[in-house]
Amino acid sequence: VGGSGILYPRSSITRDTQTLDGFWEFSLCNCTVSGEEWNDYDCLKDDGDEDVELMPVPSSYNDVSVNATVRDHVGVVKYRRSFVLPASWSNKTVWLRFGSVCYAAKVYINRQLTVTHEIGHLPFVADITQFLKFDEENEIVVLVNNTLTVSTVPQGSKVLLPSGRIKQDYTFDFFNYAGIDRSVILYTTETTYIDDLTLTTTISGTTAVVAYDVYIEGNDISTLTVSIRDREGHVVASEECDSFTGTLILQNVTLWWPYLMDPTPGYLYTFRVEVFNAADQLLDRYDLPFGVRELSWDNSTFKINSKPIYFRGFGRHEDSDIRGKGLDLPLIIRDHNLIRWIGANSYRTSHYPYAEEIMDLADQLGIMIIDECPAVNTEYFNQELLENHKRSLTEMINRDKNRPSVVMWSAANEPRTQYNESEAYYKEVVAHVKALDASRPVTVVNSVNATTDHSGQFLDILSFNKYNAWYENPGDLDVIVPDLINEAEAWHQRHNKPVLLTEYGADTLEGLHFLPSYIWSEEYQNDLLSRHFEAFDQLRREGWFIGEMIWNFADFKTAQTYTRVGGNKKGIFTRQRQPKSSAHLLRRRYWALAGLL
Ligand code: BDP
Repeated sequence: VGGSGILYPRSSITRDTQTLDGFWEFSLCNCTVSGEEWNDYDCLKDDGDEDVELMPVPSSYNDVSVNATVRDHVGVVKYRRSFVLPASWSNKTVWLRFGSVCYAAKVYINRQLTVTHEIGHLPFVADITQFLKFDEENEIVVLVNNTLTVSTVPQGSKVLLPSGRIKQDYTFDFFNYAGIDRSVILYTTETTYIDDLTLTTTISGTTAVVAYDVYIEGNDISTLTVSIRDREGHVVASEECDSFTGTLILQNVTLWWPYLMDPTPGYLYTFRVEVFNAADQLLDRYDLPFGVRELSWDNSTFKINSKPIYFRGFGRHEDSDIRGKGLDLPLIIRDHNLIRWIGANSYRTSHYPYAEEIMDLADQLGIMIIDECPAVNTEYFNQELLENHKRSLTEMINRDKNRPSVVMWSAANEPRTQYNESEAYYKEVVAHVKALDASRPVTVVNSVNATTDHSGQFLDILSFNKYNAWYENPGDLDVIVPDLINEAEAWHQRHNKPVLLTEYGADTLEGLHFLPSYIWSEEYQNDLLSRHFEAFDQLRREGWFIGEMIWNFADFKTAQTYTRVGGNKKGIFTRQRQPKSSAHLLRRRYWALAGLL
C-alpha cells in the first residue's frame, strides 16, 4: 500500500524540479458528454479541425478569451504542450504534480492515460516514469471537465436553454472558473523516497515535543535521520531513528504566534528527513517548514498556546481579473500586505482550499486559517456525494495537516442542515475529519437558524453567516444589534460551544455615495459594519463569542444574475485590491481589537 503523500515538490540535494507552467495549446472539445461520462477518445482524436489558442498556466481559462463560448463552455477543454527532460533524469522516478485542476482532469503523457483526478482546488500527483521519452520531446495532454452534478463537490446541474445551448447551473455565489489554475511541476526521486510526513507539536513551558510520523516508499532504506533547524539554519535537535515514528525535543522553543500577538509572528522551524541506503548513500532529503503551537478549545474559548483567540478576519476568494482563480504571485502578496495593513489575524478559505503558495504566506506571517473544503451550498444529500465530500476532506487534510496557520477545519459552507437527512450526513462527515486529525477543532459554516440546524451537535465551534439589513430587512440598520445578538445567543444556548460569525456584509459599489446612507452606497456599508461592531462588543462580554469575519475581503466575480452588478460587491477592497471607505473603518477596529490603537 502506498502512502497518501502529497508533499509539496521542493528541490533538494536529492530532488530536481522542472515547471510546466507557461503557454499551453488550448481548445474547446465538442466531444460527447453523454450523461456524466466524457468520451476522452473523441476529445483526443479531434486534432486538426479545432480552434487552438494559447492559454497561460496557471490560470482559469474563462476570462482570458474574448469569447463567451469559452467563458461559458460546459464540458471538456483540452490543454496540450510538449516538454523535454534532461538526460540526468533517465535513471530517476519522475513525478507529475498539479496544484489543482478545476473540476476534473484526465492526463495523457505521449497519448497514454496517466492519471485522472476529480474535485478542484486540491493537488494530485502521479509517477509518470514509464510513459516518458528521454531522447525526444514528450507530449502532455490534459482534458479538463467543468461539469458539476448532484454528486460533485460542489454540486451543480445542467439546464437546456430554449436556444438548445446547455448551461451549467449552480447555487453557490462565485463564478465556476475552470482550467489548470495552479502550477504544474515535474520532479524526481529515487525509487526509495520520502512519501509523507506528519508532525504534531505539544508544549510544556519552554520545551516542545515534536512528534513525527514518516512514511517511506521503497525498500532500499537502511538509515533514517531527522533533524530540526531554527530560522537561522542552526540544528537544534536531531536523531537517527529507530522507527518511522518518534519525537524530537526542542528546548527554549520559539512558538508560532498569530500576527500582532507577538513581535515575531509566524516563526517557522524546518524539519529535515534523510534516508540512506546500506552503502550510506543519501537517497532522499525533504525539508518541511513547520511551526510549534498548541491548540485547545472548550465550551467558550478557542486558544493558541493557552491564550484565548478572538478572530478578526475575512471570508475571501481566489479571484481576480482575467486570471479568475489562477495563482497570481503579485496578487497574493498584495492580499497579505492588505491583510496586515488592516490588522486582521485570520481568514476562512471560503469556499475551497486555497493554493499552497497562499498557505505558505499565512504560515510565515502568522495569519490563522479556517481551512474549508469545496462543499458549498450542498442541497441534496446522497451516498456518492458523501463519499466525494469525505474524499475532498481527506485530500485537504493530507495537504494541510502540517501547517501551523491552519487552526480549524470547515467541513462545509451553508449546507442545507435544516433537512433531517443532514443529521446522519454531518455526523459522518465530522467523524471522518476527527479520525484524520483530532488536533484541530471542526466547524460547519451554517446559514440556517440555530433552532432548525442538525449539525451543531457534532461541531467544536459554531459558525454562522447572517446578512442582517441586507438579505434580511434590507435598509433597516436598526435590526442588526438585537437580531444578531439573539441568533448568536440561540446557537450558544442550544449547544454550549464557542460561537463565531463567519459572514456578514453589504454589497457596495465603490464611489456610490448617499447621505443618509442607502443600500449599495459606501456610507451604507460603513453604517452596517458599525452596527455589527456594536453587537460584537456586547456579545464579547458574554464570554463565548470568539470572532468576526466580514464577507468579503474583495469584490469577486459571480454567475450572471440581476442581484449582482459586475459580480459580488461585498468587498472591503475592490476586485483590483484598492480600499473602499469601509476598509479604513475596519482598519481602526481591527487594530483597536489587537490592542494597538
Ligand atoms: C452567503 C454565501 C457566500 C455569498 C454570500 C453573498 O456563503 O458565498 O457570496 O452569501 O450572498 O450565503 O454575498
